[in-house]
Amino acid sequence: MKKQKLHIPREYAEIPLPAVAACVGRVIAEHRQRYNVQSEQGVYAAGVSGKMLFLADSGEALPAVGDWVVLIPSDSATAVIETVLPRKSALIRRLSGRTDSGQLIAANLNAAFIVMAGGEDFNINRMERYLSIIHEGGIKPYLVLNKSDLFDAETRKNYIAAIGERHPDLPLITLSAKSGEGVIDIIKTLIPGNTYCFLGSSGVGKSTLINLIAGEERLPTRPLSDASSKGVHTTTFRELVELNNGSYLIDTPGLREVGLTAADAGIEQTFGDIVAIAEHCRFRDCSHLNEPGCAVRAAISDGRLSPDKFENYLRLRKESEHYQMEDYRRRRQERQFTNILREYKRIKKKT
Ligand SMILES: Nc1nc2c(ncn2[C@@H]2O[C@H](COP(=O)(O)OP(=O)(O)OP(=O)(O)O)[C@@H](O)[C@H]2O)c(=O)[nH]1
Ligand SMILES: [Mg+2]
Repeated sequence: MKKQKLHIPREYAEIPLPAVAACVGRVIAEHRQRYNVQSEQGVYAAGVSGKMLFLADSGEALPAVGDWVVLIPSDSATAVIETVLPRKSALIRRLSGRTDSGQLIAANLNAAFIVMAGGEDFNINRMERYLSIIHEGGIKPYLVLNKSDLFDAETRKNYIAAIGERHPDLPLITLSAKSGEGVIDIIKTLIPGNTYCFLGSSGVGKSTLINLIAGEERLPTRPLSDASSKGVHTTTFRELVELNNGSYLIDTPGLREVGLTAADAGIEQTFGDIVAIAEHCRFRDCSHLNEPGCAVRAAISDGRLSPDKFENYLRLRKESEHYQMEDYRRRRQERQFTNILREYKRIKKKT
């Protein structure tokens, strides 16, 4: 196994280990609950311990790419993950097709790049979904408008204006991963030791961009489908790439849906302007629908607030509340079953 220098953060390097052979490592790839973990001894193919699997009450309790973990090697190539070390940040979305379950996309990120292409992929409402989960996770967002070689100067101006109108403070980088134009602007933001995640629909060019930044073909890429002009879901698992400058880039498969879990704080941060305007409503619990003295409706009618932005804000808040209700219901049901099982065991012991 090839030994590699690993920059383990001091707070993780100094934790007491459960066994002599145990070590600390970082998850660098995840493939359906199988993980590649980089340790100072080299890369192990690892699964999680039975105890961790049993105790996990949601997918968020299991490791994800970017996590620092304690692992016990079984031999020179395989290991078992015993513990996930406390996360500094986490990017979580609602699991596709579920109303009460979250999926951890990646952990310990410093920043996330939302990659958007022009044309059909250009969608500010979806961008606000990404922003909400990124802010909720305590991560800094950037917007990357890719494929600039495919649009003219006028179209570029319109895209930039549309984003700036809704989110004037969001750092925006326009570039072409094909021609290389503007790529220096993203490279300049990368700090050694920091971890960055690339998010966006299939086919927007996430892997192409990471390859370009890395200076070599580290990840597979594929042309869009001829029939639909959409991405063909080339990247199928999450993977962390280390750059020569010491920063880490995480590639992710294109997401079909960006559902929210409980993301109230992230939504409030994303829509900070609406929250600030609402403070001037006459009633503290104003629903902004028909109450007199509503500052939000006034802002919409005099053009200070985009009605589309307000509608998206309401939609995302509803989704976050719905998730919390479903999650509460599921946990209560689980508790009831646990109590029934405990009572059954108690009675059985007596008889
Ligand atoms: N014209 C143009 N094509 C690009 C650009 N960036 C990427 N592409 C092309 O878009 C296609 C899809 O790129 P990928 O990098 O595989 O896209 P992805 O976002 O990683 O897609 P998934 O892995 O499916 O999520 C490839 O054919 C790339 O060559 C760009 O800036 N301009
Ligand atoms: Mg890809």
